[in-house]
Amino acid sequence: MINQERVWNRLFELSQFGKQERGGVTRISFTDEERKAKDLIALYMKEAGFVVTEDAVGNVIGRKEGRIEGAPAVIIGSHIDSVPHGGIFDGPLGVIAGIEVVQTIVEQEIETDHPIEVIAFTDEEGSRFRFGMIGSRAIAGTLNKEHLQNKDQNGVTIAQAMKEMGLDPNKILDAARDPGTIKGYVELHIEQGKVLENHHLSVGVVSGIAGPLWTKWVLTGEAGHAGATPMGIRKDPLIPAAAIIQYIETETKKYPNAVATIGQISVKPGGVNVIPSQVEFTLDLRDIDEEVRNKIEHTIVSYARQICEERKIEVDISTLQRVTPVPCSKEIRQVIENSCKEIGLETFTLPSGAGHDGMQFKDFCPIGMIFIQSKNGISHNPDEWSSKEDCGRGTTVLYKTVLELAK
Ligand code: HGY
Ligand code: MN
Ligand code: MN
Repeated sequence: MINQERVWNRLFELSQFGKQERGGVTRISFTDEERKAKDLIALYMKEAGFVVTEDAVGNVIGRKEGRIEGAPAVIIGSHIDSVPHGGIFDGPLGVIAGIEVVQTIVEQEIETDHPIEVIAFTDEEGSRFRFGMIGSRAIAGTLNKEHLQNKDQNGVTIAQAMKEMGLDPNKILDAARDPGTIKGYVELHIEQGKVLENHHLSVGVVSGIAGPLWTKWVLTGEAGHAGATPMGIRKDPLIPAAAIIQYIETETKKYPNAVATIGQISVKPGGVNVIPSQVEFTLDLRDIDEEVRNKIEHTIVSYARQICEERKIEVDISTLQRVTPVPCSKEIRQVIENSCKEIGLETFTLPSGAGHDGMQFKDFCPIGMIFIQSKNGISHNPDEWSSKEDCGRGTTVLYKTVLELAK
């Protein structure tokens, strides 16, 4: 069956690109490190017998033809870009396991009716431009020129970064696929939470994917002298910002599946003895239920506007990305469950708190996801870890699932 050692060795070989001193990886999109990682993935695909192409936004695509000419493809996808100081499994496991599935099919001379593609999507994380899933959006035909104007911390746009890597931002629509060419999408990913570990399980079947809403908040007051300005006459934006952030936590805790994170915060001008003139922070708000997420969003925005008005502080809230929560297909979940049973694994279903590329295919084709256990539920952290055996089990479930879908 699949070669667990080969999956494991490739995971560590790939982790050299963007490797950080204190462990983990920082592999940001449209950088040399990411380019080298994509080249290695392309090499693995060629070794596995794929025809390898790269599309207009830099998705690396391996394709193995099926018996039926023109039949829609089964797509296995994930990503190889990372968050800053992330782990080595988040993304690469799904791409390397996908390659392993097809390499095993080729080695065992199995013929499938449908073609199978493995795709390493460009920039799933959104770490650099605070706008993610660029590659999967392009394939779904929902990436547009405005999106490419999102800037990184140095003011470089996605379009400019693409050009620096030899891509033509004017050609992004060439990457769009016709929905009729895709039969289904499956992704293997680490859980990034503690549920499977708490249940002492290796593998889980994903029921649906929570939708991330990313917003940028800018509160503007008036800089002043820390020593000479009495508290009562200040227009300090950091105080209402702190109250809003506390309120976000209090409000979000009222809903069992909702999560809220302030991942970035900055204060200007940033002098020890200067009352801030401006505070900027980001909010990542999620729930598996879009209505709940909208309700929380509305409540915290109303509170923020009210407290800022009282304090005569300007508040500007802009949306960085708004991704709809997506249910996984019942049919594909059933195939994954059957695959688990075939190898003696319990079938356990759980939602994904993390976002994934498959969400972009919600109007295209049925999607399914397989999780493997994350040690201590840690991810987006150098200590992210899954066992070799669980990577092997997850790859085996993916193999059986893809064979069933593509047969
Ligand atoms: O943010 C996420 O949920 C994923 O890691 N991109
Ligand atoms: Mn991630
Ligand atoms: Mn991921």
